[in-house]
Amino acid sequence: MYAQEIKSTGKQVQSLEEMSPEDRAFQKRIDADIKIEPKEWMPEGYRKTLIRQISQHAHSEIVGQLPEGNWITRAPTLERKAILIAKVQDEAGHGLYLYCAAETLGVSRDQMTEQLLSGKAKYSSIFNYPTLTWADIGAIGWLVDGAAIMNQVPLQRCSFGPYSRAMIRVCKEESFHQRQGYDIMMKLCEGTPEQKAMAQDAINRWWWPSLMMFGPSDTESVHSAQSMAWKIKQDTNDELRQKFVDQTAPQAEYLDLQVPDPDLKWNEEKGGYDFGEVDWAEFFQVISGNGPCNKERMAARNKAWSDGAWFRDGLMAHAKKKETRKLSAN
Ligand code: BYC
Repeated sequence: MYAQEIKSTGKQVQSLEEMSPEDRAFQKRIDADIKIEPKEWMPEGYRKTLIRQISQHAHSEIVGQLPEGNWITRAPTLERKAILIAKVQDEAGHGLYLYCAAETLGVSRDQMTEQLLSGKAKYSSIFNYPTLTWADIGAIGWLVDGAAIMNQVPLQRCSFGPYSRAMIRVCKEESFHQRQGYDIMMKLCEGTPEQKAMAQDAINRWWWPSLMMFGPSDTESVHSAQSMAWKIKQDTNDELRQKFVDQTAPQAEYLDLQVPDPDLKWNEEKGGYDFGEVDWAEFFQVISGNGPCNKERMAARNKAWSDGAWFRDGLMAHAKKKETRKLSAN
């Protein structure tokens, strides 16, 4: 298959004929569904794209612990508290697998952290919204983890081996996260009118930011065409957003909750839902650092980094001492 023949987002990618011999040989391996492993030759753009996406993905998992962590001490029952602790811990684990996958491309964890803390690297827009009530924990599991699964299932087939393998494990855990979120929503919706109203308020606030997780519309997406040619991404941002709406709208109906979109309507002809336009101005504001909680999230990560300095120094000193002992023993 030729690179330029894949589902296109309108942006141009080089044809096989236009490529250098190395790039052409590489593209042919991609087209033959051969996984690329870290020590193999790869175009610099492929390496950079992966470092950008995987590190941003890792940062999202790490920053994503903050809104939910906010509710660990206030979970309504012991069981809910234990589940939430396990979920937040899973997110930390996902961040770590992903940092390791990115490290195989020649970037260190310290460099990636520096890029996050300096504001150079992004993390998912969704984590710049506040968690105001317990129902937000349900909405995050149901909608945010639901959107994450929709995006990450195709990433299991990503052409880069370490990212694809990390995604297989991550997806298994995300399924549990989504189920626990929906379970919280079901309980609230079967509860008192106040609990039902709390669930409705949560979907009102989280619906649109969840749709933004898939990234800008295909016409605005900068990286999609090349990332799809390299089989890093398998679907466009709009395709995944549509699948998410199609999967989630009936789940909202089952809960008897209103999706806050007057234009949401089943379209028999296309076999999917029509839905309203995302507020792209809000999305671009959030990803450029001006969302409701961007400053708070970055302050928390900066504090964690400086609070952990003594521990990192201790580990380095210990490693150095061990190395010196080993050398003097030889
Ligand atoms: N937020 O050309 P585009 C989780 C940026 S965490 C912020 O379409 P691409 C969880 C994009 O980076 C799961 N920025 O880009 C954790 C680019 O800017 P740069 C998080 C966004 O890469 C805890 C520009 O906009 N999942 O599940 O082809 C608790 C143009 O976009 C966003 C991942 O990270 C956004 N939403 O496609 C609960 C998935 N969207 O980099 C749950 C991995 C776009 O040029 N990432 N941008 O400065 C991806 O699949 C892709 O990177 C995206 C964007 C679909 C997000």
